[in-house]
Amino acid sequence: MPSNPSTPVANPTWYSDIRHLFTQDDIDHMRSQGLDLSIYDVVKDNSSIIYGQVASGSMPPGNPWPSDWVETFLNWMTNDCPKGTNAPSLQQARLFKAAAAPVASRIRRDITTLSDGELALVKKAFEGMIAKDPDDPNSFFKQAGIHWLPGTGTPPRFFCQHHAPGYNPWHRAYLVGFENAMRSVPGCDKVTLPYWDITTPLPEVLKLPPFDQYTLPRDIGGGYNKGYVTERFDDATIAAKLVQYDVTADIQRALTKTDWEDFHGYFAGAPYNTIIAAHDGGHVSIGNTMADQNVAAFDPVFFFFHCNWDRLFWKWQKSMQATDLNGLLSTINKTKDPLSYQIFTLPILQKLDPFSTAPLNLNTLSIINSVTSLDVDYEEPRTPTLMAFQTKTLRSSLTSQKFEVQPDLVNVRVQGLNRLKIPGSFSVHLQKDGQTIASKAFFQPNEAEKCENCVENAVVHFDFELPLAEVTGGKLGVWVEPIDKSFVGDRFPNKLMGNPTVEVRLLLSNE
Ligand SMILES: [Cu+2]
Repeated sequence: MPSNPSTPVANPTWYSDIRHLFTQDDIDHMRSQGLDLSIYDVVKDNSSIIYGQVASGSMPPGNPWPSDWVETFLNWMTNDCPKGTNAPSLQQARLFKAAAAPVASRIRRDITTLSDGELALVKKAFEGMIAKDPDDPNSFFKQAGIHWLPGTGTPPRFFCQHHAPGYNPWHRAYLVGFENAMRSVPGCDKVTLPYWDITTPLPEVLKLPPFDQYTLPRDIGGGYNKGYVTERFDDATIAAKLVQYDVTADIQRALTKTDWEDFHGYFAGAPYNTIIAAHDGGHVSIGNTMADQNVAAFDPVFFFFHCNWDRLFWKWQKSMQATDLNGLLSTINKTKDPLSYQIFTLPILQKLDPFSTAPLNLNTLSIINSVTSLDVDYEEPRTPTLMAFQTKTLRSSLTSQKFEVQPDLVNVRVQGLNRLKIPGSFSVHLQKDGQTIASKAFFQPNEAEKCENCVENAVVHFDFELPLAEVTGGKLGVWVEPIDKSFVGDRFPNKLMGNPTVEVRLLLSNE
C-alpha cells in the first residue's frame, strides 16, 4: 500500500487497475466466504457492497484503502465497470512492486537457433527414447502413447484434453513429462525440448533422423499396426495448408485477447479463430499422421509443435499477468464459462490425469507458473511473432463498453455442426457461390463418439473474420471435408451432421 495518498485514476479498468487493488489476503479471506474477488463478474456484481465496505474503512480489516483507491473504485463503478485491455496504467505501476523475474533452468529455445552441439544432444535424447523398450515409461513409444492410442493402463484410458478448458494445462504437464523422459537418457540430463515456431517453415533438422519419422514397434489399435511408419505432407503442401487455415492470423489474434476463453477459443461460445483453431489447423496442415488424433504424437514433430503452443500460452499469461492463480482467474468469465473457473478451484477438477500421480504429481495449479513451479521458461523465437492485429471483439461480455461497428469486417460463424458424425479430423470450407473463400480445421479422434470429452462438446462452431466485401453479393455455403475420405468421399453430407447454419455478424470494436 502506498504511504502517500496520490491521484485517483479517472478512467480505471478491471485489467489495468481494479484487479490489482485486492491483495492475496483479501482474496483468500473473501473466497472462503464465497466471494471471489479475483473474478471480474463477482467484483462487478458486488461493486456497491464492496464500495460500501472500502469507503467506510471497515474493509480490508485493519488495512483500509487510501482515499485515492476508494475513489478509483468509485470511478470504475461510475463508468459501468469497464473491463479494458491490459495496457498498464500509472496506478498499476505504483501498485505493483515488480519482483525480480525468477530464472528457470530449463530454457526452451527456437530449434533453428540451437548450436550443432545442442542439436546433437536433442538428437541423442530422442534416439535414446526411441531405443528404449516399449514398456519403459521413458520410451518414446510410451510417452507418445499417452496422447491417444494405445492409451494408458489396462484397460487403456484416454486422457488428453482438446477443445476444453484443460487443453493448455494438460499439454503443459505432458511436455514436462516428455522432457523428463528425454533427460532419462544417459548424458542428456540437462537437455531441454526446443520448439518449432509454426509461423516459420518446418525446420530442416526436423526432416532428418531421428525427427523425420517413427516406426511403431507394436500394434496400437485403430488399424495402426507394428511396422506403421509415420508420414507428413511435403514442405510445399504444409506451407500452403498453414496459409489456407490462417494459422498465423489465428495465433496473432489469440495473443491480443484479454479473456482466458477468448485466448483458447471455441469453448463456451468463444470464437473459433484463436489458439485452439490455430492448433487444429496446424495438425491438419502437417498431415497425415499429425492430422489423426489417434496417432498424432507418434510423429516426433508433435513435441516440437506442442512446445510452441505452450510457449504461446506462457507468453499470453505473462502479457495478462495471469502467471498466478489470482491473475489467471481474473481473466476468466465465470458466468459464461464456469468450467474454466472450476478446473482451477475445485480440487476434484484440478487433476490432470495421468500426470497427477507420481512421478510428476502435477495439477492445474502447479502448472500455472511455468517458471516458479516447473522451472521452465522460453526464449523468444528468432523472428518474434508480430502483434500487428488490432483487438476486435463481438463478445457480449463487455456490455459495459462503448462499441463501434467496424463496417469493413464481418465475422461469419458456421454453427450447429455435430462433429460426432464425422469420422476423424475434418476441414470446414466457407464458400461463396460455390467457391471456397476461407477454411478452418478441426482435430479429433477417429471415433469421436467414444471420447467422453468429445461427446460433451459434440456441437461445434467455426469463425471466419473476413472483409465485408468478400462475403456480400453471393450465396454463402459450407462444405465439410473429412481428412479420411474412405467413408463418404470428400464431401460430408450436411444432413448427417445436423444441418449447420451460417450466421454473419458485424464486428464491434471497443477502441
Ligand atoms: Cu495437439
